[in-house]
Amino acid sequence: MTAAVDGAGIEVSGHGGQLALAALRAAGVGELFTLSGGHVFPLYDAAHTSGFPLYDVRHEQTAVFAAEAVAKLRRRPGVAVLTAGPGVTNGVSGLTSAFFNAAPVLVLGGRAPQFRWGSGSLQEIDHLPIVRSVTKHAATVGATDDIAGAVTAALEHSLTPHRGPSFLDLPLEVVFSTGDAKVVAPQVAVLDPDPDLVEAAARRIATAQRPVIIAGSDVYGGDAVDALRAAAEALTVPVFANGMGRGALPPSHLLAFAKSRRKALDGADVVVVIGTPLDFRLGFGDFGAAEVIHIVDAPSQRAEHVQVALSPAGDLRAILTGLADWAGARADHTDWVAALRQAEQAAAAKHELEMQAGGELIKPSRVYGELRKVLDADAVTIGDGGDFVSYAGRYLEPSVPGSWLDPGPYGCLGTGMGYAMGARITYPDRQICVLMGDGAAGFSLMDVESLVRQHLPVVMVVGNNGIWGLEKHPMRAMYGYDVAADLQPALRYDEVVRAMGGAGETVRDADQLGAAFDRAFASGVPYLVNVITDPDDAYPRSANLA
Ligand SMILES: Cc1ncc(C[n+]2csc(CCOP(=O)(O)OP(=O)(O)O)c2C)c(N)n1
Ligand SMILES: [Mg+2]
Repeated sequence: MTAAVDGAGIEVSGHGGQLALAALRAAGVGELFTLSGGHVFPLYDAAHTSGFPLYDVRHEQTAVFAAEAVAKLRRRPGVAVLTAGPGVTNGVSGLTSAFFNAAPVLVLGGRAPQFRWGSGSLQEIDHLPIVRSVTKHAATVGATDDIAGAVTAALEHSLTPHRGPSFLDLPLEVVFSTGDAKVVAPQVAVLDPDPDLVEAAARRIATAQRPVIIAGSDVYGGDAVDALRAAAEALTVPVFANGMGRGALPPSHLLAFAKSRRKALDGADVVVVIGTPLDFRLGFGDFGAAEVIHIVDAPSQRAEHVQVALSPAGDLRAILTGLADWAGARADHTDWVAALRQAEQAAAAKHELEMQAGGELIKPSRVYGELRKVLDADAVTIGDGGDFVSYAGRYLEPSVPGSWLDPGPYGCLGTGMGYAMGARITYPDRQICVLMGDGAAGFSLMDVESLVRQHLPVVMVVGNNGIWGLEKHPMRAMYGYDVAADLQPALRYDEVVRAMGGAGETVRDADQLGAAFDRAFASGVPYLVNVITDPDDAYPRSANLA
């Protein structure tokens, strides 16, 4: 490959893999995730011969989830390279997850040769109709000279708010041939919000009697965490968070709330939802008599299923800075904040007792009671499971923004090892802790081998209740019986990890949890703590389907 720089970009010549990689480098991409396939060898050659990090996995879903984790944590593109046909179709859940989570992921797919299309080449299938509905942009690159430009354009789609995944496939002869291109960094346009709408929102929030903010993942994705804090402080509004918004205000902040959401939403007269959809996690945006202000990073994200008073759209940092800078008169929210603080403290006291639960069988709450004692403030916690992960959301309080990874509203089980890989690569020195249900563990545990082989230590904690708990308990409640909801009780998932070169142990006594977690974090290898938990313990939830 050759490269020459001029003012307008870098002239590159080489094979298709080299042209694609040059465009990825120009966009700040730092690694590729893949599972081997001949259709994409030129991308491997480009990475290998230039020392570009390439991580490989045992299932394509792990590659895409790893790319999604990098994209979410670093706020830059995460890239997976998937071979033609089954490689791409195995990645579809990952693409969909990135789509729901507004993660700037790019999947580069191999593709059967164009010149023989229709003759029945190996793995010949048109991927575009399969991925179109779960990507912002999907295209086939028709000529080698076009590869770099197509990669840059795809990244621009992914990075432009509202962010999301893109897909490109590269026909065999296109990626194996040589060509030329001028490579430029992607240009991302931000949408300036309508100042009148921002002003109206500021006025409405400031003059409300009992306002509440709920901040979601796009606040972190849009690098608007500081602006959120400034806006909340300037207008004295209590803040709740979900998804990647968690930790935006540290738990010690006077306006940070987590456990009194019901009281807040029941009592609020204005609910300000920022950077997250008005979906099932937020009662579909129905907050009774309260007015709703929905602040979104693109007009496409405005809710249409519910009446919203105001909906400023555009660059979240600009909108939140506009709220912070608003200089008009404001109502006194002190009593409202104090009332919520009281509710918060009452709930915290209750949670504290739950986290100390004793008894014959270990309660998930106790697992988190012990785990929080060993987690560093900047530990990245990853949830992959049902009830066990719902409890994590309740009991663990991230104190650093961008340190909590859950599967988001798509709720796809199996993200665990991919998210863990992406998080470990992003933060070589932080604690990475994956919280998994025993059912969820089955989707990705084989990728412990990928972690071991590539020296990527993480701690896995399995809440092993021997059931698909989040399904078994509701089915019993609905039908009086359950089917297809049992797993092998007390299975030794730690032995599975040991067999792949990691380490681990099984814990049946709550008093042994702390020492087990210490050993896990000190081990320096993928380490699974297999906690046998109470199968009768069901997370108290009001609805889980609609
Ligand atoms: C890929 C996928 N398949 C099925 C489901 C449906 N589902 C949601 S939670 C759940 C049970 C999870 O069980 P486990 O991981 O053991 O956690 P537990 O609820 O027992 O704590 C299932 C099967 C899903 N969300 N994603
Ligand atoms: Mg389970």
